[in-house]
Amino acid sequence: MEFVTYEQEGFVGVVTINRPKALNALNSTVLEELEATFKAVDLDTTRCLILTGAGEKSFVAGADIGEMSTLTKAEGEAFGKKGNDVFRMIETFPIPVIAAVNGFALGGGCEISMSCDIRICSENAVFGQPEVGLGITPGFGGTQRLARLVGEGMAKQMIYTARNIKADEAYRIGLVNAVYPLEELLPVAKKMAAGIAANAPIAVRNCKKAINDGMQVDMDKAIVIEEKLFGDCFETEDQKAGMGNFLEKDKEKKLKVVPFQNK
Ligand code: DAK
Repeated sequence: MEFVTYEQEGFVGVVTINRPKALNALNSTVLEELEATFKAVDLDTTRCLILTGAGEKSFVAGADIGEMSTLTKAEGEAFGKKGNDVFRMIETFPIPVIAAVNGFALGGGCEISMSCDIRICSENAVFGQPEVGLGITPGFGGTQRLARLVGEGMAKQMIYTARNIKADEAYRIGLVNAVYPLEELLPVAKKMAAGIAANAPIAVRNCKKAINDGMQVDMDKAIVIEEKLFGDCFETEDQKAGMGNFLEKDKEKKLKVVPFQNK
C-alpha cells in the first residue's frame, strides 16, 4: 500500500493514514487503500482498531482539494460515493474503531473521525468543517454525524461559519472524549483498545450494533433491537465463563483467552 499502513499488536490493529506531505488528505487512492485495509482485518483475531494519521501535525486535513478541483459532476458523485462507502464501512465495522486524532481533522478528516466509535485527540488537534468556504457542503456525512454528536445548534454553527475549533473546545462540546499531550495519544489509544479487547468480544460487538442500530429508530423499536442482541449473548462461552467466574467468586479468571466464536 502506498498511503495506508496496518500494524497488529495482540488483539488490536492500528490503521495509519500515511500521506504526511499532504497532511494525510484523502485522495481516491487513500480511500481505496483504507477500504482494502479494513476488509483485510482478521475479525477472528482482532477485537478493536485504532485509526490515526502519520506525523505530528495532522490526522486528516480533509478530502484532497487538488484532486477534487477538476472533478466533473459525475466524477464528484463517484468520489463522494467512494468516501461515503468507506466511512459507512468504518461506522458499521463489526468491532470498535477508536480515532486517535493527532492534529488537523478538517472536512473529510473531521468526518472520518466521526465515523469512528470513539474520538480522543492530542492538544494540537483542530476540528472543523470548512466546506462552505470552498463552495461545497460537507459531503462525507458531516451534516448528519456532527449534528447527532454535538447537537443541531452547535453543528449548524460550526458548518455555517466554517470556523475551526481547537481540542479544548472539541472536548467541551463533546466531539472528543478526552485530550492528551501528543506523545501520550497513541499509547492511551492502545491502552483503551486493549481494555476493550479484554472484554467478551461477542458482547462488545453486540453493544456496538445495538447502539448504532438503536440510534436510528424510535425507543420502542430500539429496545427490541437491544433485546435480540442481549439474547444473542447467551449460551456463548464468554457468557458462561463471565457469569460462572462471578458466581464462583473467581476474580482471577479472565475472559481474555476466550477466542471469538464465529457463528
Ligand atoms: N488537500 C490537498 N492537499 C492538502 C490539503 C487538502 N485538503 N490540506 C493540506 N494539503 C497540502 C498542502 O497543499 C501542502 O502541500 P504542498 O504545498 O507542500 O505540496 C501541504 O499539505 C501542507 O499544507 P500547508 O502548507 O497548507 O500547511 P499549513 O500548516 O500552512 O496549513 C492547513 C495547514 C490544514 C490549515 C491547510 O493546509 C489547510 O487549510 N488545508 C485545507 C483544509 C481543508 O479545507 N480541508 C477540507 C477539505 S474539503 C464530497 C465529500 C466530501 C468532501 C468533498 C466532496 N462529495 C460527496 C463529492 C470533503 C471535502 C473536504 O474535506
